[in-house]
Parts: sequence; structure tokens; C-alpha cells
Amino acid sequence: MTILNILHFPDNKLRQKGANIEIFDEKLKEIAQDMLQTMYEAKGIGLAAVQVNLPIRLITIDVSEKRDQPLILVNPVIFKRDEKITFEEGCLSVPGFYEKVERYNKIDYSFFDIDGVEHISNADGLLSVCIQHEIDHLDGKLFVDYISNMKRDRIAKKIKKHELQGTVEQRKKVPYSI
Ligand code: QAP
Ligand code: CO
Repeated sequence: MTILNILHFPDNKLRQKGANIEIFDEKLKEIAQDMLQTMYEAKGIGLAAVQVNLPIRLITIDVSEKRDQPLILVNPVIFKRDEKITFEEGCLSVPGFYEKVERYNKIDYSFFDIDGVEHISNADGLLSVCIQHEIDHLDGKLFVDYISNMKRDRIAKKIKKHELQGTVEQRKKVPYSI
């Protein structure tokens, strides 16, 4: 298993759209396990393949308190939405920033499991918001797209600055190799 590299906003690769998955093979199972491991290691509740630079319609989720109820959703589609809800969201691709976003509280959705079997299910509350957030990733959309341009630009600047500082830190550690 491998910890995958999570892309950070404003990386343009986060704007890639995920393609529908048509082959349910061992490789897909491996990717799903790597994504779960990556999500748990980063202390996330949801991760979309696009966030790890894989433009396919695959998401992993675990909203359970004990973090022992992994969900793997392939080609998820929401076909019914009900009741508005406002949720303070974060994102592994927008580390350290949280903003209120309006979503649907109740959804009916379909997905394929990792073996290629189709299921229909419903969700509300946190799980519902998480599925909407992750499907957005598969369409190249981020939660910061719902906030003001001014706030979004400020967040982009701050993340870029942090990342630059990270590079500086790395450079300090091995000055002789640069
Ligand atoms: C999406 O988000 C979500 O900034 C998943 O420093 C968020 O797992 C769905 C995270 C809220 C519904 C409600 C964020 C971890 C994790 C950070 C996440 C951070 C460390 C975000
Ligand atoms: Co996210």
C-alpha cells in the first residue's frame, strides 16, 4: 500500500474531471485501498481520486467516529436532493481553511461497489454533505468555489506562501545538496 500525494489548491490539476470507471480489476482495488490509507493518514473523512491526480470517478469516505466504516464509491450519481443545510466544510486539498457551504441535507444516490455491483442508497447530514463535496471533486469543483472571489484568492495566496515556506525549510535541512 502507498500513501498518495494530495494536490493542494490552487493546483490546476484539481480542475480535471474524473472519467467513468468501466474496468473493475485488481488495479482499481489497489487504488481504492491506497486512497483509504491516504485519507486515514491525513485524518480526512473523504477523498476523491482527482485529489491524488487520478482523473477517475472514485471516492473514499469514512464519517464514522471509530474510523472503521470505509466506503468506496465508484461512479457515484445523486438522483434526488431534499432540504437545504449549511455546513462548515474543509478539504484535504485546502489544508487549514474552513468555510460555510450550502448543500442538500438528504440525497438519494447510486454507485458501483469495488466489484462492479450497482447499489442505490440514501444519506443525510454529514455523509450526505461529504458525498456532495467528493462528487464535486470528480467534476473539478472545490468548496472554495462557493465562497467569494476575495476569500478564495486570499486562501490561494496563503496556501502558496505556506508551500513556499515548506520548500525553504527543506532547503535549509540539506544546504550542501542544492
Ligand atoms: C470533505 O474533508 C468534507 O484542513 C472532507 O488540516 C468536509 O476530510 C465533507 C482535513 C466537511 C463534509 C464536511 C482538512 C484534514 C480534512 C484540513 C476532509 C486539515 C486536515 C478534510
Ligand atoms: Co475535498
